[in-house]
Amino acid sequence: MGVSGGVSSGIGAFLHRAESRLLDLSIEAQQADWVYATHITLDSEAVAAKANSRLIGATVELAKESTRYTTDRASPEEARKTKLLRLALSLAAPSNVTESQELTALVAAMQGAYAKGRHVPLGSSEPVDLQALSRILTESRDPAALEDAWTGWHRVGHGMRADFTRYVDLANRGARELGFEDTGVMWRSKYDMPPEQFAQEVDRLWQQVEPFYRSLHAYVRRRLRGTYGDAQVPVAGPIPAHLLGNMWSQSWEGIYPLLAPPQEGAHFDLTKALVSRGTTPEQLVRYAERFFVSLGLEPLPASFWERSMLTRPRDREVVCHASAWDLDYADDIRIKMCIEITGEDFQTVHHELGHNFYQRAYARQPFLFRESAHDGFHEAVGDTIALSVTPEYLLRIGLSEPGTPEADDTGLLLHRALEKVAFLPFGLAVDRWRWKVFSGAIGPADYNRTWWEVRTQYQGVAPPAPRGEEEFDPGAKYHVPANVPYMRYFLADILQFQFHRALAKDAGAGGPLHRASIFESREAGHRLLAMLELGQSREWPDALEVLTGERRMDAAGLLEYFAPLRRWLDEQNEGHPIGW
Ligand code: X8Z
Ligand code: ZN
Repeated sequence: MGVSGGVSSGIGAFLHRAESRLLDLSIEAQQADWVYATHITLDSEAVAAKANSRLIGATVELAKESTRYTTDRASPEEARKTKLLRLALSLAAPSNVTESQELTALVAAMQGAYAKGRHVPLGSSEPVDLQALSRILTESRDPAALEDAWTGWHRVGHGMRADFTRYVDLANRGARELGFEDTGVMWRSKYDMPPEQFAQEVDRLWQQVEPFYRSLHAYVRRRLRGTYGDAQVPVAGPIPAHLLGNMWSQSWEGIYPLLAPPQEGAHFDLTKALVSRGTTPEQLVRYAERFFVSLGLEPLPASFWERSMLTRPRDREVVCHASAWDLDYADDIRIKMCIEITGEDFQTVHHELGHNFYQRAYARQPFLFRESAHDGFHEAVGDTIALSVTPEYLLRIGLSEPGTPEADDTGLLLHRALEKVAFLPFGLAVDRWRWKVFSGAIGPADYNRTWWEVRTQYQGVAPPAPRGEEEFDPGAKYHVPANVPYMRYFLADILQFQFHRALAKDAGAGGPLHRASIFESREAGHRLLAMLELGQSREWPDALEVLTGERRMDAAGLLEYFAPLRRWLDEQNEGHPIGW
């Protein structure tokens, strides 16, 4: 007997009923969310909040009901589904309908507030959105303008503090009804191992890459001192967050021109190449689609092109943060993005299509298995493909011409490290902070101070000026108001190199990993698809093994990819301070 008072039969019928009910409610919630995210109004917000509350309510109810059945005589598939039912949510809600609706309304409202954030930049008279402020952070070299854009955007968090506090309370009550101590424990329980062990796995992976991050940090700090001077950038302290070319200092490739290896001459600029060809947003997505098709995957359905939102509409508020959708859990896949013609968005469209091709590959699984092996897998697929965007590949698809000056290997690797290695501690910090918020170790009176403590501890960055508790800077990062767990991106950042290394081998790509491209490799495509099609029908180490032959997440692929750069950075840093 698995559970007291259980009935020994009927788990199969129960699961059948549960899956069909959840499929219906999920489609309704997806449709309502899509309408909300692409047409933000008071009414679409209310409709989305209600649909989500219904879905969450049913999931909690079914997860509780499942404990009445014993799984002793259940098939392995039924046992896994029963386990997954309790783990399906990233937002649980109290069973009280009023409270559940209050919670989903809070999340919708915070997401809406984020989407509507605007700021009038220094020397301008028009309010602009996050994308325009992000452009200032990438392009301006004027510390006052940078600080203004940074501070102006962070004001968006201001009004969210009370809502966030209440959301934490209600979400935790929901998690407790499902038997978790708090929402953070619930999030950490989704990895086919005890939640404490998952936290240790994360630490282990961080330890593998931390020395490399510190070395990159030291080099960047020293080069920024050269640009901005000793008064702006400390010799041995944290780097001011507004100088790194990104609103959250989460990836630093935006300021590559400031950091390029001193010996490097002209380097290839993908943004320029795309703009000079008059690339349209649709064409940008076509490039990414073409890559997946070259691996043997089916082209996107016509409905993708008809129904996706590729650019920011001028007549209404939308959620611009990029996302990939699966509206009917079959083939109605779409993306929602406010595409700009840049090298960064070239990466992002690959990222998003990775989600869509994954969704489509597991669509034939039973409903409860229509998810990625773990959430880091979902985030890693498109990025893995984008690692194959090498100079040779760009030549192949006509985005550069023979004789175009390209960065040398050091330059290429430095650019990639500014995208991927700079990201690692940010990917870690967001949920290191949120885990403590959900556990109560951090209370509302300390939200902002601790946010910066954690960010400084891991990233070695500091706000441009002291930030008080009247601010709520976590609210200025999309995934916090939108309740999206973030550790997935840290895992994906490591997994994508593990995937790339394995697929490059399948593709027979010799030479250094950073020059390997799996473009047009049916062998690599076959292997990738075999993993994607599993969905979450198996524990994630099984899926990892199908793709890589390994059963543990490992940063060895990342370290191998960057080996030449690590040596170069060590030379550059000789005699200079490391750490903060
Ligand atoms: O949120 C995203 C994707 C959608 S899943 C655009 N990313 C994280 C972020 O923007 O903070 C991708 C990288 C990290
Ligand atoms: Zn993603």
